[in-house]
Amino acid sequence: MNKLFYFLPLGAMACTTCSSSGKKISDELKGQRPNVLLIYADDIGYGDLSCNGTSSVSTPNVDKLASEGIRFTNAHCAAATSTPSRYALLTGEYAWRRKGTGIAAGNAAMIIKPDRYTLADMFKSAGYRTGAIGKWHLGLGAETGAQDWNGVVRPNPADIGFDYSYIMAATADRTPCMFMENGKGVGLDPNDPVYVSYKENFPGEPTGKDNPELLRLHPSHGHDQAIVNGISRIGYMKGGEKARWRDEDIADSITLHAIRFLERQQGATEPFFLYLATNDIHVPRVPHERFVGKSGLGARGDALLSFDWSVGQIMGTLQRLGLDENTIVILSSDNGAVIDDGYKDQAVELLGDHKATGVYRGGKYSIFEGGTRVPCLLRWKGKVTSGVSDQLMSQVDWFASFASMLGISIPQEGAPDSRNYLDSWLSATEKGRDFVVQQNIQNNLAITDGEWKYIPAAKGAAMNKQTNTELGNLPEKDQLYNLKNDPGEKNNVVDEHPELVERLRFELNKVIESGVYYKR
Ligand code: NG6
Ligand code: CA
Repeated sequence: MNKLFYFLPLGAMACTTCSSSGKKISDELKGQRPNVLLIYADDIGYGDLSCNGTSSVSTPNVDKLASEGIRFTNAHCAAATSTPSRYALLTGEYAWRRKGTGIAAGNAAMIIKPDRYTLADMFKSAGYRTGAIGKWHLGLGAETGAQDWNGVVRPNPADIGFDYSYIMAATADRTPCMFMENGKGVGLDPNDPVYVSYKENFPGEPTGKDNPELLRLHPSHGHDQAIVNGISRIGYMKGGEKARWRDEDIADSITLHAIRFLERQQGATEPFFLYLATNDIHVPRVPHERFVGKSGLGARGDALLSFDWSVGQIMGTLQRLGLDENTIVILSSDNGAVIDDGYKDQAVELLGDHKATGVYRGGKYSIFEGGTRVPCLLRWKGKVTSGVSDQLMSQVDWFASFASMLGISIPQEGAPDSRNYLDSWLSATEKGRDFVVQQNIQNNLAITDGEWKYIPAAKGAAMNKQTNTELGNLPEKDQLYNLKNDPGEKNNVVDEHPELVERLRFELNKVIESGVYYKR
């Protein structure tokens, strides 16, 4: 095969299509500054939403959003876990290029340093009001383990471009179990300071390991340290009793703060960018009492109903405030589905024949499609024609795509892996990416180009035995799947297509060599 051919990604050879008027939608929309609302779900798999085909759970508010916008069937988060996906989304850089971007502890220092040019900075430089509400999981403070959780922890989202933040420092299953508003613990009583440790327990504090009799939700693996609200977590915590969240109220609290953020938009002259990251449906899954038992699928399904409720509240608020037409709404997830992620919440027992990853193999943590092919919807009422896009898309591109919409030129060091696919985000008939790079929990990589997916041989366990997830690692042999004929990645056809494998390997290496590859 001609080497020169290698330099042309497959998609580069096909001309991208134009709208019927012959004009690209991005041209038609030049100079517009719509609000951007990004609803970023946690652990919701491709098959978890009824708009993506499941009949075992009903998500009517999400379905409405899907029917009014574009539903992407081949969109990927950058990685198969939270921290690296969020890192890539906000920096436009693949997380595998950076050490220390794996799943963050609750007391991790802020992973995105203040001098980085972030997605929020980009919106701010275009005159937007910016907010981050919900799950953070990107670290806070200057030094791991050295935060004073009773003061204003800095750096915090304000230092990377967010005018307002109301966040959970990490995840619901990690201490500290309190909300942080603009860097400060919410509801803290100065007479009852809060302390956090990931090294050792505080004397006299019960733990899930030693005091299972105090638990109302038991861990299935890990999660046996501090007990908060009768649920044991990862990490230790002492004090701050009044500030501790009640798990049942987390979705309400996040949704309410998002609604308030939107209400403050009334009368504002500048548009907003809101990164609304839900806690649903991450573990521990303890949705509000009004959802309990309603899905028939146990806590995981009930958390999906809670998520859908939040979406409905937010959409209703946009409408009430007259923001419906001038707001781009995106809904997606930070990684694929997992059923048992560490608590005995009956998710496995009550799953029935629900396929949380759809037809895709693997799930959260995995290099298979179930790890990163996630739900993805985009609605821009009155501007974007509804439809279904089967194009290959990546969340890492939101950065450059929105920068292009706003006419912002990204500084040279900024968003190195992000590409402008604005037309493909706004039109289901436009061609998407030439390829996407996928990352699993071991920082092993795969590349999908068109219908072909190549997973180089790489070290790592075949299974996450705790969650019962196939990770897709095969140390001795490359893998090649034809996703068109074999979306479930069942038939490794690597031996049948040596030239194709060589080209995909070359293509992946080219991406890797354009920067650093930090291998775990
Ligand atoms: C894992 C946790 C899991 C979850 C995950 C992060 C254990 C045994 N498992 O280490 O429960 O918290 O980290 O999930 O501790 S994520 O969606 O935020 O990436
Ligand atoms: Ca997640």
